[in-house]
Amino acid sequence: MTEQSYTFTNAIVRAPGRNVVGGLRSVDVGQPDFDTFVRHHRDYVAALASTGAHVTELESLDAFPDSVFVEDTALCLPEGAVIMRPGTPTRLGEAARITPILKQFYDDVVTIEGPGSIEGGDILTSEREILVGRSQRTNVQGIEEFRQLTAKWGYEVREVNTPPGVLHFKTDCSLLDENTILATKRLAQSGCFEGYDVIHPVEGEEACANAIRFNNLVIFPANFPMTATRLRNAGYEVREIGNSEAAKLDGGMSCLSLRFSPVCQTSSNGSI
Ligand code: CIR
Repeated sequence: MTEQSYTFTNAIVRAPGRNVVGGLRSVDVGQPDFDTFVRHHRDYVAALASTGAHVTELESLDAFPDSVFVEDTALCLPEGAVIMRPGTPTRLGEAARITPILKQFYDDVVTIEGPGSIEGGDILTSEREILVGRSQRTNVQGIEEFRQLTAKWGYEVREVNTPPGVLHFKTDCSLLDENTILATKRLAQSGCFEGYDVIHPVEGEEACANAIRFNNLVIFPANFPMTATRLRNAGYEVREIGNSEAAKLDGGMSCLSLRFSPVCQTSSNGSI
């Protein structure tokens, strides 16, 4: 198991294509603005890279409007990568596209074959375990196959619930450090974080719960100032990144990258 589940040497992102404005959304709150999306994405990549990590930027995929949300296609652990099986038909093909990329970093890449489904947005890896939330996209069969695939690396997989109406488990929570989780009250009240310290978003700012701890930074959506202050007061270095356009597609800070430190890299220069 990883020594620190928020220390990473690498990240992979996928550029937003023009088609991103046609991405899936649970509620239509208006069309994302492409240029603003691109600007936010650049700021996000710069934040990742500023921590010293190598960031691999993949080209946009014209056939897949949601492919900028690359997190959902795989889970990268130090020992190997697991290719996901997205739970919505328009995203299924994205998983196959990430496989050859991850094989450039890992000797061991395994694949969820189905019939179950599971998406990276439902998986929170902490120091001691991997929590997987059942959701509209991740079902019991998908979790079971994931459990079997990761057992060889010694991981403890715990199945938890995503609140109804919430897209992904991590829509409502983020790992801040080895023992601390940022989580909405509606999620934490299920008791799934017993044994962890939990920080809640300030009331009214629940939509900021999807952040990422990436090396020294907490990469955090802009426009949630009270919670940003709460995190800074707790000692975290918070980097705020615009997320207004991705949020219209139910996307947040975690969705936009795969973050990892492969133990046995077959190639590490990330030039793809
Ligand atoms: C979707 O519905 O699949 C995308 N519009 C948003 C995916 C967000 N991904 C994530 O939370 N990991």
